[in-house]
Amino acid sequence: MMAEAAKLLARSKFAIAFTGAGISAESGVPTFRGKDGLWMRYRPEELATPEAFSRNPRLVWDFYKWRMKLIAKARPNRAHYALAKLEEMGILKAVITQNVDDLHREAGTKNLIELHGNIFRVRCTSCDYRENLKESCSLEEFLREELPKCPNCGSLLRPDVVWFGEPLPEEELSEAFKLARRADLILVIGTSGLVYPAAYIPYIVKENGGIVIEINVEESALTPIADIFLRGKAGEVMGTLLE
Ligand code: BV8
Ligand code: ZN
Repeated sequence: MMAEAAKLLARSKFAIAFTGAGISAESGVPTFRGKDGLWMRYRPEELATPEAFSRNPRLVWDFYKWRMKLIAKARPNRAHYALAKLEEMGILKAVITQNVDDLHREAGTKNLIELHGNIFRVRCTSCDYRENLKESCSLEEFLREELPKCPNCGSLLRPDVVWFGEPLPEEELSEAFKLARRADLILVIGTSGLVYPAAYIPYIVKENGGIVIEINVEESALTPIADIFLRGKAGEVMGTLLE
């Protein structure tokens, strides 16, 4: 299976990758729905929705600041680096991720589509102020603020991520669909395939006759459409695939 997958990847003309929280598990970033998953301890409705934020901004900020601290200490793993290498080799044309942890960018992926935003970016709930806390090197001081306020207009800042019930960023979503329509192969790595509209991506590749190769430690909602299912940890499988 592994040799077959490596051959298909080498022969592909327009391969892309679609990743979820599982690709960052080996970097120490908790997944959402796994046994130690985030949503096991918290209910998404309580934390990752605009209603939750307007009802209890401090609770939602506590959750995101806890994740920002945790993710800031995380480093990309072999799977992130393998995708960046495949892009350098001209095999992989883009990475479409549901993750907000910035690890693909840190591993060197250039053509990256973040469908659900980025946890290190904040934006104002009233004006168009935005800031990337990593670029402005102000993460430390930001994390000390109780309730972050906009330096422009004083309103509450929010994490620049897509919450449940919120639309995905228009540009990223249409770019992702365009890439999926062009792809003749998609690596689906570390996703339960439960969250829409992101989970449409592999179906679009399939519908256009593309090959679906899934890498996951267990079957997912997308496994039924996978041509090849490589059971294993993303870092290990991607490491071997690149050998
Ligand atoms: C939308 C960002 C409409 C924030 C996230 C009722 C009301 C409203 C909407 C809905 C509704 N019912 C359904 C919906 C649609 C909803 C949805 O799909 N819900 C699901 C749960 C049924 N979608 C939305 O709400 C989307 N918006 O529909 O808007 C609209 C349209 C126009 C105008 C107005 C409104 C927004 C969805 C985005 C939500 N934001 N995150 C944050 O991160 O805090 S979702 C969250 O789930 C993360 O982004 C995460 O990436 C994503 C998907 O999860 P996965 O990445 O797959 O992670 P998971 O833990 O589930 O799985 C991990 C996998 O890895 C597992 O398979 C595991 O086996 C594997 N694994 C573990 N370790 C490893 C591994 N694999 C390999 N190696 C390992 N080592
Ligand atoms: Zn503002």
